Amino acid sequence: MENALKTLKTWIDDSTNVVFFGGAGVSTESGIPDFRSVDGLYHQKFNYPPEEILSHSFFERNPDYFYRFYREKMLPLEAQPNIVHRVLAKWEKDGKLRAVVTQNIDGLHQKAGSQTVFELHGSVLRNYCMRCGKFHDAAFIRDSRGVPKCACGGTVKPDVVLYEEGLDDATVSGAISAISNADVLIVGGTSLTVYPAAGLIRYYRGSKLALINRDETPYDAAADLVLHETLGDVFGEWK
Ligand code: CNA
Repeated sequence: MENALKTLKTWIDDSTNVVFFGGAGVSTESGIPDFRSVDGLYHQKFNYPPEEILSHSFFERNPDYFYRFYREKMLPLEAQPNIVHRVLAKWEKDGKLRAVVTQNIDGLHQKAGSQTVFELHGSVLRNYCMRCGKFHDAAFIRDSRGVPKCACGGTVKPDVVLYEEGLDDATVSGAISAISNADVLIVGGTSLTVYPAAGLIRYYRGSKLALINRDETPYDAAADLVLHETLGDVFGEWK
C-alpha cells in the first residue's frame, strides 16, 4: 500500500481535475450494506433475489412486496457521510476535484457538501407521483404504508433506476464528459459488474486511473494503480 499510496498522493497533489467514480462500497462505512460483499444484500435471504425485487417488472407485478423490501433495505435515512464523502467534498471545494460519478442512491455525497454529483442510478431522496408528477420526499415513502399514494391517488415511485430501466441521458452525458476529460480518475467501492454504469470508465483517456476496492474487479488489470484496501483507510490519509 505504501508505494501505491505515495503515487496516488502525488497525482492528487499535482491535479486540479480529479474525477471520482464510485459505488456501494463508498457508503458501507456509513453503515449501508452493499450488494455483493459477503455481508451484502445479495447474501441475505429474501423470498426473491434482490435483483428481481429491484426490477421494473417486479415493481409492476408486486408493488406491495417491492415497497416492503425498499422501506426496510433501501432507505437508510439516518446514515451520515463518512471520511470518503467528506474528503471528496473538500477536494471539490479546494478546486482539485471536478465531479463525483456515483452508482449510489443514498444522497450522501451531497450531504457531505459535494456539488457536482452525477447520480447514475437516481436517488432515494426524490420521489414522484406517477400520475400527477408531484414531488415527495423520502420521509413520505418511509412513513407511508403499503404502496405509497399521492393525494391524487397515483402511486409515488422513487426516482431510482430499477433493473430493466434506462439511465437518464443528461446524467450519462455529464458523467461521460467528466470522465473523458479527467486527469486523474479514482474508481472506488464498486464491483464494476453493473452495466451500463461500469462501462463508463472506458471513456477515461488518461494514464492515472487508480482503483481502490476491497475485492478484485474485472478492471484491475486495466488500472494504473490498484489498492485492495478499504476506502476509509485510504481516504483517512487526507483527514
Ligand atoms: P456492489 O456490486 O455491491 O460492489 C461493492 C464493492 O465495494 C465490492 O466489490 C466490495 O469489495 C467493495 N467494498 C465494500 N465496502 C468497501 C470499503 N469500505 N472499501 C473499499 N471497497 C469496499 O456495488 P456496486 O456499486 O458496484 O453495484 C452497483 C449497484 C449497487 C448500484 O445499482 C447501486 O444503486 C447499488 N447499491 C447502492 C447502495 C447505496 O446507495 N449506498 C447500497 C447498496 C447497493
